[in-house]
Amino acid sequence: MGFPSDFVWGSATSSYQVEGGAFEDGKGLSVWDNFCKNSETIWRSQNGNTACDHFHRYKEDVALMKELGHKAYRFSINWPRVLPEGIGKINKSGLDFYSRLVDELLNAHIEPWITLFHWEYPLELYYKGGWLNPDSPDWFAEYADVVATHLSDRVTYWMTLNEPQCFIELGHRNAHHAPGVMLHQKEVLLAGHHSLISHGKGVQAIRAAAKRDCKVGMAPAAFPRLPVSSSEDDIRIAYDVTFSVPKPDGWNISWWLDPVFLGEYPEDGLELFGPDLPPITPEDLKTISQPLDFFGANIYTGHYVKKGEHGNPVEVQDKPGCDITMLYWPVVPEVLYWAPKFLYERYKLPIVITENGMSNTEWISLDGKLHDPQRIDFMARYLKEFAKAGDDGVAIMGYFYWTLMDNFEWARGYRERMGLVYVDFETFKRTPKDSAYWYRDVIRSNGEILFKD
Ligand code: GCO
Repeated sequence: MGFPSDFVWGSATSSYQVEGGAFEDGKGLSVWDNFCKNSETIWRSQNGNTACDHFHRYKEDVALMKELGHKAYRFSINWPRVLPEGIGKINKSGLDFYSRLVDELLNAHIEPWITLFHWEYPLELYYKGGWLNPDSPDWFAEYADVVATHLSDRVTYWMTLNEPQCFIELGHRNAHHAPGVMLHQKEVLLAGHHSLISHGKGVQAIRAAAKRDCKVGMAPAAFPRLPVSSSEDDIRIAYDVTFSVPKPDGWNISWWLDPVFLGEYPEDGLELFGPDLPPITPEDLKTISQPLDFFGANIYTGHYVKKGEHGNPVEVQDKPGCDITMLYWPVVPEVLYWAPKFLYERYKLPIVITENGMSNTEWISLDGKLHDPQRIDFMARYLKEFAKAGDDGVAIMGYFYWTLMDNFEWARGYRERMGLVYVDFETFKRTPKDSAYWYRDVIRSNGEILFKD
């Protein structure tokens, strides 16, 4: 019972959310730099220009992770920091920043896990059409090649895209995120298809450039359905709904991941999208379905379903007063049991939870500490469910808490605090929360303290 001995324990961040240094050292602009300039959708018009100032304080942050017992750190590369125009000219000092970060991590015995794209699309390429441009997969492959060429002598673990569902839907359909446009269905589907081809070409580029054995995956969002009971009927219904494409938008799993892992778009989606579909060639699907080494999944919450009278799925409403986080996401620990089980059954790769965590409203107490018992409880409940999935035969490979430190939570600005470490956004002082020390002890015991009474 419990976690495998080589289980990967860490936490995650993304570049725009923590780095700052938005206009420094030859970095080009991303769609997020631009979007935050005059966005009315962002809480109190905040931005990530300075964020946690990790760009200047990365050494302190790595030392903190070491103190907190981290075995691994998932972070992302800011594309236009490396290639200011997205393609072509390389910004050497941008690359050097990531190279120094990698060295610092390795010296601290922390394994770097790199995400290539966590939403900082280069503005120059966006002006050329962004994901709508049929050349966009080649642009991404060029970027992947540059990063892998420079860092793969020391980095083993790679992820191409973070949550294609979110950057396509929130950024291109409802203008809630950068680049903040509202495209038509046909264009949204085309942009999504190009993003998946980019993933495939990115995987090829990483493998071709890799100077050491590399492990490659993706970090999609997972929106699972859970069975309301343990009856076989409810379980099957929950599985089927989890992998269905019920609505004409991209908030699902299978539209994005069946092509990647099974080499084809799901039938129900093809039928639903019909005349709006982009041309999809067998060659595209071959590129998209590159073999991968692990299944990364960002999982926070889930919703229950049951089998209705006529065999149909019935959504179960959240109970009034149910436990929710500050993002208004219901607290559903069982999701870390059912989602890994379903994902493993369908896609058959070891599961890494690339994100899981909770936001809250928090402040430092009079004693100078930050007490966050709810986060400890949240993590304990979710981790125990994940271990249970492992006991039931799912290959569980790792867990990255989202997030290392409080940071810029996209449209919600600095309103949400999700970190293990509290950040004062005026002084940039870091204060590890109670949960950070508790998590350190979980890591030290390889999860065993979770099962002590
Ligand atoms: C996402 C991203 C993270 C978020 C986190 C909480 O899911 O939006 O991967 O950048 O900060 O998920 O919303």
